Amino acid sequence: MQTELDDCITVVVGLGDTGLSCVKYFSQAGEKVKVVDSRDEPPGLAALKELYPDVEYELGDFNLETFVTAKQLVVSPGLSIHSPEIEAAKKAGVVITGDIDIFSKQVTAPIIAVTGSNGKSTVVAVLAEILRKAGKNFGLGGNLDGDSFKPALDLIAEGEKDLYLLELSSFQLETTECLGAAVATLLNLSADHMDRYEGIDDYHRAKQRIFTGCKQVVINRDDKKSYPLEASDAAVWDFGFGRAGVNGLGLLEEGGDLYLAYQLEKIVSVSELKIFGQHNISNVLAAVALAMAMAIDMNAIKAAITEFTGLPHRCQWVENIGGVDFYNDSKGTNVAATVAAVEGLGEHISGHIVLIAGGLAKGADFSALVPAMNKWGKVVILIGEDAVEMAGYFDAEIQTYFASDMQDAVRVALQQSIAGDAVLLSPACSSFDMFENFQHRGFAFMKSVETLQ
Ligand code: UMA
Ligand code: ADP
Repeated sequence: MQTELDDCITVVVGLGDTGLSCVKYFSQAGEKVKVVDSRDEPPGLAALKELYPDVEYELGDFNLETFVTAKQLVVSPGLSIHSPEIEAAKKAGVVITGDIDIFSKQVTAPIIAVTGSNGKSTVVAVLAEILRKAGKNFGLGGNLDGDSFKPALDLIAEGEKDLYLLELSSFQLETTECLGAAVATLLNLSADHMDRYEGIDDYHRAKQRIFTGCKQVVINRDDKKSYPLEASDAAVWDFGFGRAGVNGLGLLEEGGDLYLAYQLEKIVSVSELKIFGQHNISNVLAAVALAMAMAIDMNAIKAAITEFTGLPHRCQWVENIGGVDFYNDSKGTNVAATVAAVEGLGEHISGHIVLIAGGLAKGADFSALVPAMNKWGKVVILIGEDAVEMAGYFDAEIQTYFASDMQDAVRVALQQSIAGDAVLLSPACSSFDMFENFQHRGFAFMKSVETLQ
């Protein structure tokens, strides 16, 4: 006789990239699923209709009944697990999970897992280059954007791998029970997504889940929040700006030159790196620590880190117009990221920074941006929904302008610059008030710069 539970099915919550990858995964496994999305036109709809015409879906306002009668909910990262329907389902005994949880339970090859408030994609991209140079057959996915990005579950269909490299957001970690990574790192922690969390401690706890069941950890000596809170017997590697310790990566000065080093062993000179800024030195050190934890050949490490030129939309050089350089750091979506970009670029140029910022503030406190701009900048041009709120933070040392759109912002920025200055788009905000995403915002900036010539 069929029980009530047999009628319950897996409900995939969200029909974006993650939701679609979940439908693919369950369909290939022959398991029946239903999809729900609160959007009327979710991005994965056309593909769902074409590839999985038999899969049922519900769009628009959530139907509580669908949630509480499910066997399990596979929740996409864009949705809070504290939404009323998901909370009600949890109370009713429904299993709440996510794509990374399913992935980690399914694969047997070692997982390298990277989280942190900033630098995740850069560290993962450097490490991916190292693994390529070392000839590894690896899967690359998770929160990463760009051409080589894949939601984690799509990697399973690629067949056997030597290892997996995953960039993970706090949202993905919230639904992950026990990742069991071969090596895991929480690169740094600063306030972000405060519209999704009760406070920074709540956000920190979500990030800490990366360490559950891991064999090795890589910690950042310069950020104690990167250390695992729970004691474990995982082997520890560390990185940071000072001299390296017992199992650590750091910086070593010799003959007036600065070197990346493992303990007292020089790896390459800082001047050989093609990416600039203290934050990027930290990112490279983290990538090297992760590679060493996985016993990757040092020649592959050296070749990759000296060839890496950076990712698009991260302090990406765009153009020089009349001696003014334009940089696209559209991925600077929180305050610490923009501070790092301002400081990194400030040290790199002879003039001052003209900053284009603004968008959706996500409940952020912009105070930390003020000393950085007072030191390295002269003008801030603000765009987007929270422009006025942001303007309130800056004092008289910094001239503040409002711009109606990106084209206007770029035009004012050039007017306010002289040769040697740099115009930096690093919004410290998310983009969804004016753009589809941060890539769209970055392209809008680059296109606007093009029209100035
Ligand atoms: N949404 C609804 N209703 C729903 C489902 C989603 O309104 O029913 C909204 C969400 O509020 C969100 C948007 O739709 O604004 C996208 O959510 P999603 O869960 O469908 O997103 P995916 O397309 O699956 O993409 C997600 C990650 N996005 C987020 O976490 C917001 C992608 O990271 C990631 O590449 C992808 O899974 C595959 O792993 C992007 C990102 O912006 C790069 N991440 C954030 C960041 O880096 O700061 C966390
Ligand atoms: P994430 O994937 O965590 O968003 P990215 O590597 O894409 O990180 O970098 C996003 C932005 O964060 C960059 O454009 C830069 O402004 C800033 N950033 C990068 N690395 C760091 C770091 N280690 N510390 C602080 N800010 C950083």
